[in-house]
Amino acid sequence: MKRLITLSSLRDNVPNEVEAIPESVIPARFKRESKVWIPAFAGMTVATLAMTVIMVALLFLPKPAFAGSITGKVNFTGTPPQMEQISMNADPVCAGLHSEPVYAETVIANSNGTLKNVFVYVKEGLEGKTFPAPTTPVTIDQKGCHYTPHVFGIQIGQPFEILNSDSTLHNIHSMAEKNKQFNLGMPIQGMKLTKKFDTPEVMAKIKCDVHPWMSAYIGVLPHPYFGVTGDDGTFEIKDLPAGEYTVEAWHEQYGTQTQKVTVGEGPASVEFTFNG
Ligand SMILES: [Cu+2]
Repeated sequence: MKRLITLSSLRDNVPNEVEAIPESVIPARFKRESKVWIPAFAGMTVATLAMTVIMVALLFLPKPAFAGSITGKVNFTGTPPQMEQISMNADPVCAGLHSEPVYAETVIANSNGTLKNVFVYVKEGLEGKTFPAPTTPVTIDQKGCHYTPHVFGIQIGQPFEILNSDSTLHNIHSMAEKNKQFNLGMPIQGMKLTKKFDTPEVMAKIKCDVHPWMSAYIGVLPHPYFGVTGDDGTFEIKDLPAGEYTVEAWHEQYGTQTQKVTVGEGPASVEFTFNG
């Protein structure tokens, strides 16, 4: 008698669980096929792992190009000389701009025992490196018959903007010895001129031919690593590549001092002391 095979009878004969095949009996050719897949998964894992390791490492690595800054201060010991009071009576416009006495800025000792207007810069250690000139100008203002700032730095090729904020004639005269000198009359309030320097010079003196009490000093450098002490006597030279440097501090009356400074993977600090 013929047995009728139906779909349901076939389904009923399928075992519920398939017994696992021992690995030892799997023919070699299937094992090889399986190995094709394993490296693919393994590759993804390795790539993901490597990427994670690199990302974590980047978080902890110091920035190699900009290793650190030099911070410091310039101390002052002794008694500061009394600064000469400036008489502006020769130009009534200038005199009329001040209700308080005005003093020369040659030596300004701060109340915390430090010295203002010291130009601090990297003198040696950057040879062979080039630094593009910033397009942002450095501005000197003739205001109140007075130069602001009195001491400052500029990079070679950086625009040097000269402004006259006074309603009187100023004649800005560069007394530079290494750079080309200029001598410019600026008779109109709001007048603006722009010059550039092309050679390193520490420092180039500026004076006014109309008002003999007006003077300023400019540190012209081929790099951006300089600072000037302010009212607290501190300075900062930012983002300096790791290396060994000679740092010089220049003061209008007290001359220069140098120190060796090493910038490693963190900030370095240095102090100078000028004696009055
Ligand atoms: Cu002047």
